[in-house]
Amino acid sequence: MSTDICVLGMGYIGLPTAAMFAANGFRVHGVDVNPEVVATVGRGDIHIEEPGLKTLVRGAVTSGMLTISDQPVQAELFIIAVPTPLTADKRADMEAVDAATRSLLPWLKRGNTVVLESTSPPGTCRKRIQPALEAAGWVPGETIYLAYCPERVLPGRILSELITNDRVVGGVTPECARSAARWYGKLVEGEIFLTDATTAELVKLAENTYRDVNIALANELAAVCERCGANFWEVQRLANRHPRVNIHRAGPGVGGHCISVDPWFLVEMFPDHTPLIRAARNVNDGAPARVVSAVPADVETVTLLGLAFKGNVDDCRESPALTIASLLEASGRQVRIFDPLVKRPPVPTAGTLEAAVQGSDLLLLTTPHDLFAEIDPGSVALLARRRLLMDTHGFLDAERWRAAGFEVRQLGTGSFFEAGPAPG
Ligand code: SAJ
Repeated sequence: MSTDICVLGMGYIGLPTAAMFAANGFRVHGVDVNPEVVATVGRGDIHIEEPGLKTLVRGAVTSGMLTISDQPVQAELFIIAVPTPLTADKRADMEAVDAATRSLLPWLKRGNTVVLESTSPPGTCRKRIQPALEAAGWVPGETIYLAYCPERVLPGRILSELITNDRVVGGVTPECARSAARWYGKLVEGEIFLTDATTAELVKLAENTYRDVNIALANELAAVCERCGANFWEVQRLANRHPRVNIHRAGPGVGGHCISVDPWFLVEMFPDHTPLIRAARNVNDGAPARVVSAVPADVETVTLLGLAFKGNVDDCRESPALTIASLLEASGRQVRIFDPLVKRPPVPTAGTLEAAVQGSDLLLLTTPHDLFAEIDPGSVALLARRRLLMDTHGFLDAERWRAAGFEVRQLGTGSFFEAGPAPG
């Protein structure tokens, strides 16, 4: 049986995309270099948490519409969805994209379409993948089609957003864009916009950089509010009543594998033209240390509520909570972490809230999981050594905690630092 689509990289984007195409009647083959991923998906299971994904993958594998191995197969459409992480010196590591491109070359045939979905520096399709195809004898736009199509799905809502989000498809030639768009049109209900490949690559980076710069602005405004005794959350709420203002949320930093990473791709390539983007990255990367500097000196044991990088997900990649935990430990504090959503924590965590809170001097809310809003402050008050709560997301109901005898310090307000506001 011939395969319609070959997806290289079975991660957060590749696996849902492959399973979704398979569920919509396409024969899909997934490729991954990790034998554990191949084994897990091969038996209809999943290695990442995402609502609805397990059922979808199980159905696709059982019906034979989704297969997986460590090698590509012949197909009509090749989608590259492999990681593009940051190197230690903040450069885009394109190793996996290069390896995936090399691996599909022997399987290409005339009329195939190759789509890159991995977040990549501008010019990747034209200057990196196109030359590799040409060296193998293909002419993009004539004998083969090459396009960039960024994913924009939000973790936790991946399956529905794969269908409903608008998509941008950028071809290295207009015919390349049209060819890729025809494929996505079979799955996507949102609008599909055609452009050139480099513009599409930049669209993705622009979206996440926009978020990062605006979060940095929010974090800076929060620091200003703390010093002048204003309430950032009230400032945000009221300023956002302006029809053209959208102040983001302040917090303990920016985590996840996208927003904290992608802006560096622009800084790396255009260091002389991106002072604002670099400054925003530094503000957000400095946010965990700012939180730790607000912890009173006499606090010995800290309970972190949350390890995931954002609320209601299990993903800890680049989580500010991890940085906060290690900074607290480096300052000699004992740290306990409670996050019942994180099933495979990268650091030791407490199994129960009680174990995490017993004898603690400080409850530090680091992730706004909905289930933390359900905690009964009264029962926590009986376990803690000191009734002190620091909320880095302005998330918990401060009045409820105060009623149970807690001193509540909220990021973005004059209460966050022990010394209080210092108008100057
Ligand atoms: N954060 C703030 N303040 C805010 C919003 C977020 O501090 O106002 C923090 C969060 O706490 C978290 C981090 O930023 O630590 C990122 O969270 P997020 O929910 O904004 O974004 P991600 O990383 O889960 O998903 C983003 C999305 N991009 C945009 O919103 C522009 C998603 O649409 C992308 O598909 C995804 O990145 C990606 O793969 O690039």
